Amino acid sequence: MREQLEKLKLEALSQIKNASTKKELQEVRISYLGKKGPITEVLRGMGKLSAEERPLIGQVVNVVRDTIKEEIEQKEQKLEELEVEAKLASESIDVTLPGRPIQIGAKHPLTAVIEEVEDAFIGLGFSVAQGPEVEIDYYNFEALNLPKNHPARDMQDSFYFTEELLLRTQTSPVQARTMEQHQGKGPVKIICPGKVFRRDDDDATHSHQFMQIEGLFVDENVRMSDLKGVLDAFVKQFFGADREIRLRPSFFPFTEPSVEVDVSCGICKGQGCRICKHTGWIEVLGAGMVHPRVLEMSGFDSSKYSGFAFGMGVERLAMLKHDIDDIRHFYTNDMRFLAQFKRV
Ligand code: 2U9
Repeated sequence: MREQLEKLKLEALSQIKNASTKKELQEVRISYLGKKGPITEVLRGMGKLSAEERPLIGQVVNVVRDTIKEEIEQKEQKLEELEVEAKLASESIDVTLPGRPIQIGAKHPLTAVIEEVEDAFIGLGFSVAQGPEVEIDYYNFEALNLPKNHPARDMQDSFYFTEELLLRTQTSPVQARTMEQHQGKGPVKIICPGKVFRRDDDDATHSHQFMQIEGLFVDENVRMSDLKGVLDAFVKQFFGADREIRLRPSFFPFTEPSVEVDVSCGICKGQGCRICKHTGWIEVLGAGMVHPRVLEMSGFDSSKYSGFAFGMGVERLAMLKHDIDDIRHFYTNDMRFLAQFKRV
C-alpha cells in the first residue's frame, strides 16, 4: 500500500510538472484529489485495514495528499505569473513604429468663399452683420418694398410657418433690421452672409436652401459711382486683378435704379467660350441704389441719405471659381468632392 501511494505521488508530481495551462492543472487536481480519485479511494478503504496499519497508512496518505496539493498550488501560482508575463509582452508598445496617418479635414468650399468675400469687404470698411433665419413678414418683404400683393410673396415660393412667419428668402431683412437699429443715423456699412430658403425643386443650378451675401452702404452722398468702385475692387480681389465689371439695367423692388453686374470671363478673356456662353461676360451680382421708400421705412431721411445695396449667391461664386457643374455637390457631403478643397 505504501509503495502504491509513493508511486501515485510520483505520477501526480510528474503530471503537475507537465501541466502547461491552468485547465490541465485543474484536470490533474480532479483526477488525483477529486471524489472519484485514488486518494479518496484509499481513504475509503482504510476501514478494511488492521488497527496497527491504519494510523501508519493514514499518515502516508495525508503526506501524499498534502504534497500533491502543495505542488498544485505552487504550479498554479507559476502559471498565473507566466500568464501575466505573456499578457504584458503581447500588449507592449513598439514606440519606434511609425504613427497612423491622421485624416485632416478642410474648410467647406462655401465657408472658404464666404471668408474670402468677408475679407475683401472688411478691407473696404464694411462690418459683418447677422440675423435670424426664421423671419417675420415685415422684415422679409414689407420693409423691402415688397407689398402684400407682390408676386414674390406667393405662398408657393416661400416656406411659411404661419401667415406672419417664414424662412427668410434673402438676407435683406438683416439690413432692414440694422438700419432700424441705427435710428436714422448713418453711416451703415455692412455685409450679411447667411442661409436663405426658397420653395424650388432642386436641380443642377437650383437649391431650396442656399447661401447669399448681401451688402448695404447708407450715408450722405452715396452715389452709383461708389457702388461701381466698391464692386470693381471686390471683383478684382476675389477673381483676379485682370477682371473687369460691367453694369446692365435691371429691376428689383428694393433698389432704384437697379443693375445686374457681369464680370469679364477669366477663361477666354472676353473672346467667348463655353463658360461665358460665348458672350465674354458672366453674371455674378445684382445691385442698385436703395429705394427711397426702403430708406424711409427703416427710419432714414431719404432727402439727406442715400445708399447702395448688392447681393450675390455664394454657391454661384464657388461654382465659377472652382468650375463646379452641380450645386447639389455642396450639400451631399461626398468626401471625393470635399477632399479636393484640402490645402496641402
Ligand atoms: C436693403 C435694401 C436693398 C439687396 C440686393 C440684389 C440686388 C440681388 C440676388 C443676387 C443673386 C440674390 O442670391 S441671389 O439670388 N440679389 O440681385 N440684392 S440688391 O438689396 C437690398 C437689401 C436690403 C435694406
